[in-house]
Amino acid sequence: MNEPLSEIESQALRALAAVGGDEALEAWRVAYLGRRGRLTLVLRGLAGLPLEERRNAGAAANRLKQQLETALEAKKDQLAHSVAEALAADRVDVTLPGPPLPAGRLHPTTQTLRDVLDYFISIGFQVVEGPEVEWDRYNFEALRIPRDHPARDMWDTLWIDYERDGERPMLLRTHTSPMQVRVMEQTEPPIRVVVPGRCYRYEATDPTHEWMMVQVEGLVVDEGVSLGDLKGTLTDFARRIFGPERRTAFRCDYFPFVEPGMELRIDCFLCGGEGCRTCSRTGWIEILGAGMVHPEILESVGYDSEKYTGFAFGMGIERIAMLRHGIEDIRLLYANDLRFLGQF
Ligand code: FA5
Repeated sequence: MNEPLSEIESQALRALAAVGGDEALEAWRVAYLGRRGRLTLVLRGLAGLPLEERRNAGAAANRLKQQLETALEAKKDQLAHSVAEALAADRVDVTLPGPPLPAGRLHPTTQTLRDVLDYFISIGFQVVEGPEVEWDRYNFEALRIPRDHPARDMWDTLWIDYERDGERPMLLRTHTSPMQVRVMEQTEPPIRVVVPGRCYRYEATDPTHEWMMVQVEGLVVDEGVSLGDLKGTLTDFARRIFGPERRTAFRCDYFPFVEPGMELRIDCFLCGGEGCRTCSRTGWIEILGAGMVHPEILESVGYDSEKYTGFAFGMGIERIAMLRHGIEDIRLLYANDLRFLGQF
């Protein structure tokens, strides 16, 4: 007789135990029970045996065949079961709510800018915008700050690397005041506008100075506009933004494009006026420059300065955000630290 049945049995059962998938199971079936399988060949070989021997060996081979077929069925069940288990473990509940997305929010400078603009819109101002890359003519010349005038030192300037006639006529605007002239060139009085926008200065930074800041320029031109209108408007503005308990003070200041010129200061939120690092030991924080539009500028855009007068102001939005929220150092606003920004 061919292979001993006991060997087939032990090998078949060992091989079946190692089977891990449907394909391997089918290969096992073909190897042992298929038409040319090992056990099938043994059964076929029985025909040549003498009757007595054939009966005994045949019975034994058929028992093994049945045993292997039963084991095959059991293995099939086991495999089907483990696939179902794996699927169940992997199940995704599509009805579950997703993980919460972190909510973004407006930058504190943007929040303050919107509140400032809302105030001026509420009292009848229009909002206009202008270029951040500006001509020397609008940033300085048209504002009575000619080349070589010492007043240029008030604005440390970032010049654009472009030359014309041996000079550099373009810059990153140092303030929003160039829009005063641009607006007046294109409009007739009455004018009531506010101009928000970024400004840039070649400046060493400290707790109240950044090299980039957002200003809001204001310009009012009409018949009979007075210094009283300027002070009334800006005092009301300060009360609305900071609350009535904050102290404000106007102080004389010089800007070549206004006459008279002044600055508006708010008492320091940190020291309450005692003097500290944030307010440079003065007890006050300057938030804006202002004044009556210089008559020469009104004339230069073709207005009759006997008939029309106006006031202008330019405020730093970061300084206002600092005062409102008690921020000690302006540089925190643009350090992009979410632990800081997430508080507002
Ligand atoms: C000006 O820029 C004038 N154009 C303001 C003006 C407009 C005067 C109209 C008269 C009429 P000044 O350089 O002082 O002025 O800046 C105005 C405000 O911008 C300051 O009060 C301050 O709030 C803010 N500011 C100025 N420089 C910086 C800076 N480096 N960082 C942050 N804020 C600044």
